[in-house]
Amino acid sequence: MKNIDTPRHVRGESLFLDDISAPDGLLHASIFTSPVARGNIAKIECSDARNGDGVVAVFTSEDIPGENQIGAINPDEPLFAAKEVHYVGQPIAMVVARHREQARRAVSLIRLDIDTLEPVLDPRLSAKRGQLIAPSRMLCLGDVDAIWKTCNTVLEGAVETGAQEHLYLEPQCSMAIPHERNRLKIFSSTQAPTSVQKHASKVLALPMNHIEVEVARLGGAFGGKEDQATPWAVMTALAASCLKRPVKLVLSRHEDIRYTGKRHPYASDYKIGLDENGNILALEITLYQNAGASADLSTAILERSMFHATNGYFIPNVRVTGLSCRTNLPPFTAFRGFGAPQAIFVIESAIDHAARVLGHCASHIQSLNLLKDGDQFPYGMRVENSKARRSFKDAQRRYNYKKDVEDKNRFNAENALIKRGVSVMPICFGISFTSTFLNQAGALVHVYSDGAVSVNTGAIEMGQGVNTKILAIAAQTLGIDRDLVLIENTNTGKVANTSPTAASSGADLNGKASENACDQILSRLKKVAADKLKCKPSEIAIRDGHVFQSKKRSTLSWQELIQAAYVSRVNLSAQAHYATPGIFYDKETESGSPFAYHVFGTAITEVTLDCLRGTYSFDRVRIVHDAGESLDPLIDRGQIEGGLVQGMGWVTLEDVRYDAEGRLQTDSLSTYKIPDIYFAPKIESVFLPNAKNPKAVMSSKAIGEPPFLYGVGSFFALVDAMTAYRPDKEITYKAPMTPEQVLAFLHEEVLP
Ligand code: LUZ
Ligand code: MOS
Repeated sequence: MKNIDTPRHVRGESLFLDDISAPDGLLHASIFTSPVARGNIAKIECSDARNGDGVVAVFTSEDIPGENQIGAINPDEPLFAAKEVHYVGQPIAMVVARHREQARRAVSLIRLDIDTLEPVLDPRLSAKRGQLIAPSRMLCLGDVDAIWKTCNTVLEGAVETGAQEHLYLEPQCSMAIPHERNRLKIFSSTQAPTSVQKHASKVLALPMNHIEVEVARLGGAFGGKEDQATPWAVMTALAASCLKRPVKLVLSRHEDIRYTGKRHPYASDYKIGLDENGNILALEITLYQNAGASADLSTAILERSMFHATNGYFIPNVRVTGLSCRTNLPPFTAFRGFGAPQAIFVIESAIDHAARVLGHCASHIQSLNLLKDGDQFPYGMRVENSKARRSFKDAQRRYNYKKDVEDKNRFNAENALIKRGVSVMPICFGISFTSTFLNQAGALVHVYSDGAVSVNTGAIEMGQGVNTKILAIAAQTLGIDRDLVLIENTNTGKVANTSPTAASSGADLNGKASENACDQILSRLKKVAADKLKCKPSEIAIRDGHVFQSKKRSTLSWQELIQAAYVSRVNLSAQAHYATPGIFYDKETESGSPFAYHVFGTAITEVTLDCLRGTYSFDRVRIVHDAGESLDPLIDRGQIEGGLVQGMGWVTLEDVRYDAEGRLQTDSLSTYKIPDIYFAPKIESVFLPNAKNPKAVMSSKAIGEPPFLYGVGSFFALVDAMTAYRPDKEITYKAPMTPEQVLAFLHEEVLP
């Protein structure tokens, strides 16, 4: 994977937030957080901390000039806990000192007098006690209740998926700098500069035009900075505003892992009904989402889960129920896939279960039920341009799946202690924020009089390559060399009211706004060129940095054209806005057309399992992915590979554990294992051919999240190998399937 930042990254020249040179008088913050998962605060004793070495100030909820509130969707999340605490790691106070270490030391001098209460950690228990974040929701299609009795086979089961730590390389950080007239500039490691601006404004009781948020780039985010960069940014803003000095906060790796939310764990129930051939007639799913202590983005995430409950299949009778359950854990948050992986794990578990009972291959049931154009999702939308069947068939044919299965079966017959497993994983992911209003973006493009171009958008570069794509779109639209175009830092003063760079839509939305802005400038320039060359604007084109008249290269270069336009007093700047057309959703009737389009693809995963040790290695994953007309094949393949491996980690290795008191036990890389280069399989990925997408910029398709879903296939490949060794046992669909879990499955009877 290679993008416009790569050479500077490799040389160590790229500036991340903590690399920005310290402004004069910079102070450092450190945060005091709750040691218990649930309790009532009797007293916060800060006097020792105030007297600490180098300490300038200590802040609590009492020092907030505006509202003590940073909830993204519901107003249920204080910046600093005042009377009650709801999770271990919840911020209570902030120390500001001359040096980072002084601030950290003073934090340890804060004493808390607290009455501890028993925490609730389990989502089913939370639901039973009525502790929902919002009323439960239900999607229905057809008539589930009437259809069960006509089914040949009806199966039920329970499924669990665990949390996942984002582990972005750059921890959460922020720096706020006060300016005259009470204004503030905030540098934040956020995917959502406008959210930071809005919440800082609310907490400080300042209008939004007093707060400017800037982001150069993030060292990874994966959703972990969509909402959860906000508290740290607002805290530095509070301190900078009160002290009139620049303040910086950088969480240590340990703090970051302990204080911030992760992917939502889900506990789910399914009931699936099939006819004798393997056609799925009915599906009923209940999702218990473990939301953690406050709403954060949980209700939006649950909505996306519900929309993905049928993955890429058409099922005529469906009922999906979703419950967002409040517990005493750090608020779980956005993570690549945004709830879809959790739901897709449930339907794939149900299909795997059905395949075992019916004696079919899971891929047989999958292929029978894949979406065709015009098929309806449980949320009312009908699929257009479905690539579900095409990518499935293409993958099976291209990679000779039949032979894989034969080879595997032969191998397993010949080997007693080593078993192989294979799975097929079709995916379907809806593109657009499910909250329709978020599907908008702005761009501001300047052409300077020397012909150089600056592009401003709301997109955040977090390593995914969005700036490389926007640069390509701008250069191609204007018909000039990429070297003439520069993507500016993202700044709320340049492009306002931005949506988070999220939902895989960064390039779709900001790319389209940039294209619109460039088109405006281009049409003005064509008039100037037509005047100069004495022809009609419609005869003019700009290509390779030159003006063409009726397809013939003229004498006029880009630079000369810009000079001429400037001298003729033509506006060389443009602001543009893009709003995805045609999408809507009605929560009352639970129906609509929430997505601009869907992304499809199929992965085939092969694993080898050592049945004495419980250890496994994924040999190979081969993918056919629907990337539309890729804006940048290297970036898109990088996203496919990265997403796949991250998804594999979620369902196999990554085990987030809390103890009975709600304390995180896996708070470092010695106890929390993520995939590394040795774990990664050999990956082959190809783009589905002839896959133009009329619904997105330059016929492309969003790439960020969908490939994560391929990783789910690794669970089912593993289960295939495990049951080859123990065909007598029933699988429990509980991820992650760590080597420890595998060993327990294979040898439960003889383990201590
Ligand atoms: N964020 C959001 C998202 O606010 N709404 C969404 O639908 C979404 N989807 C994926 C990732 N982030
Ligand atoms: Mo995201 S999970 O697109 O921030």
